[in-house]
Amino acid sequence: MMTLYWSPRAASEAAMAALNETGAEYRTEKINVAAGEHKSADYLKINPNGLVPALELDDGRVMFETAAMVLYLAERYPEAGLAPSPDGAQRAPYYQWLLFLAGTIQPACKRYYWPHRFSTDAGDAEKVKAKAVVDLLAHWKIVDDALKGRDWMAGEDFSAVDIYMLMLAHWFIPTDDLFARCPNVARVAEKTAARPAVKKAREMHGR
Ligand SMILES: N[C@@H](CCC(=O)N[C@@H](CS)C(=O)NCC(=O)O)C(=O)O
Repeated sequence: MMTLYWSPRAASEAAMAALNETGAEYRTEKINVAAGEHKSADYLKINPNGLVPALELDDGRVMFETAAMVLYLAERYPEAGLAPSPDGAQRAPYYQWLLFLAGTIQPACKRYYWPHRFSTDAGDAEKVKAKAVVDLLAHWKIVDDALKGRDWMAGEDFSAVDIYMLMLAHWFIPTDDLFARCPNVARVAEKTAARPAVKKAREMHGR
């Protein structure tokens, strides 16, 4: 059975929602980030980056990077319909948006939450944070524009990328401000949040 190492409010939310959507059985191991458990010697053996989440697969191998977990689960459980068909029109936007979210928006969220990590001068933190907000608003506008007249991130069908989008939308503080500026993001996020499998993962993550 797979084991998801998770923490409330962490990126494990997307992996857990994807796991729930597949219907696969899995165990959970809660990591207390506030207590520094993610930097413990035991956890570093699981994820050498000292970050949450990590996913232990059935055969004991462990993977890190949430977007990779989501892609893996979508491909391993095709019947869950988390990934568009490889030869259909939605596959390219599915990859594009997942990588944009994980590779561009998520790192900007990190600059917002941990600004002191992005300069050698502690006095720069407020500026780093302010720039992160400017960048996040620009990135989300790109997502919002793309969602105009579109049902889901990849096109006409729900996919794992909607789960990822929902998670990151709630990392924007305050989320209501993002939703007011980006009504298409709000619309797709809300219907994604209403899915029972997603709802369950969000509740466990304190959402
Ligand atoms: N790119 C990684 C990022 C994981 C990550 O940054 N996790 C955060 C929680 S959302 C964490 O463990 N933070 C603790 C820290 O940075 O000390 C992923 O998506 O899995």
